[in-house]
Amino acid sequence: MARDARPGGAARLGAGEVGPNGFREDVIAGLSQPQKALPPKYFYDARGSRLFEAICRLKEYYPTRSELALTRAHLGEIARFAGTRGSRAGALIEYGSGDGVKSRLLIEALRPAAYIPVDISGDALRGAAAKLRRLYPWLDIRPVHGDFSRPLKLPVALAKGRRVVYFPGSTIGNLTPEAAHAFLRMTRGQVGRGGAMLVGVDLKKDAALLHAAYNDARGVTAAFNLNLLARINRELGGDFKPRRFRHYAFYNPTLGRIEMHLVSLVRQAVNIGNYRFSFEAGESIHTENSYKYSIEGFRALAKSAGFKGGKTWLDSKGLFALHGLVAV
Ligand code: AVJ
Repeated sequence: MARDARPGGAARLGAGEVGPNGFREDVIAGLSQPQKALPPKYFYDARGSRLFEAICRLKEYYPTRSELALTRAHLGEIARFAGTRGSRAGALIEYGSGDGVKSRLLIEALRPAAYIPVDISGDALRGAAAKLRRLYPWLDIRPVHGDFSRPLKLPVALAKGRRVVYFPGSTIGNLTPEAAHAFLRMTRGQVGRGGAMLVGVDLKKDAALLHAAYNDARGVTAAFNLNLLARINRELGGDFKPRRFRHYAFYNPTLGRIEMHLVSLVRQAVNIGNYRFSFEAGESIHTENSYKYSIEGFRALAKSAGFKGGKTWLDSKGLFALHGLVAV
């Protein structure tokens, strides 16, 4: 349901592009469930995006560094895989364009005719697009402000040639395996037969390492998680007292995922507009899942969604994977 980038200001909510009330409706619905939950896509307002960038620089948070290292180390091979036998790719579509360093590496190696960054954070998207336009005047850049968890309308006049979807950062880990399957199917339709996908996926690993990555010593991840409550206060007029909640993240080995929660420290009630939500002491709001996949596990998922596994690249420590897939 996303549309082309909207002018500044109008994008204030940055909500899931489901109309101006998407954020409010999702929050009310999420907090009305027996297990209260909020969609992680709402982490990324301006402050949340800055906090996420700070997370990416933490020594405990290995995914960003590992993915950048593996991309640098295997760039030539990655570009050969995603390109069209020596000639250029037509369009490079990137979901959740993030900090842009890896995007630049890929753009330079692939030299696509068009680059379509898709991001839920309007500010981050506009900033990144402006920078890339200065760096690559030859590149047709068409930002799409939107939520890639829904079918997207891509710019109509897309360049001819092979389509490549780049989905880095293990953002796919936010989706349940069922939703990831549906997402991969949708992407398969977007690139068409013979199109390619490069998807960064965090690997299953020692639980202590995972735990540290989501419970950093400086509390940046806690601030990122708690900012969701502050955002609800700012944008929806809620009266959350964030200090009455605690960041709680753990690895669930049975489901293969990190779960993030905000745990109420006391029995309390919170108002959002005309709605009132009660919390028991110890009751949680489930704010994020971050699924981890073995190499074989992810390949099987991609295969079931219409891709044949091409190649998998790893960083030298074997912490993170980049999967190259081809649509069949
Ligand atoms: C952006 C979804 C990949 O799951 O690791 C980082 C978000 N949450 N620390 C992740 C996140 C807490 C991140 N993703």
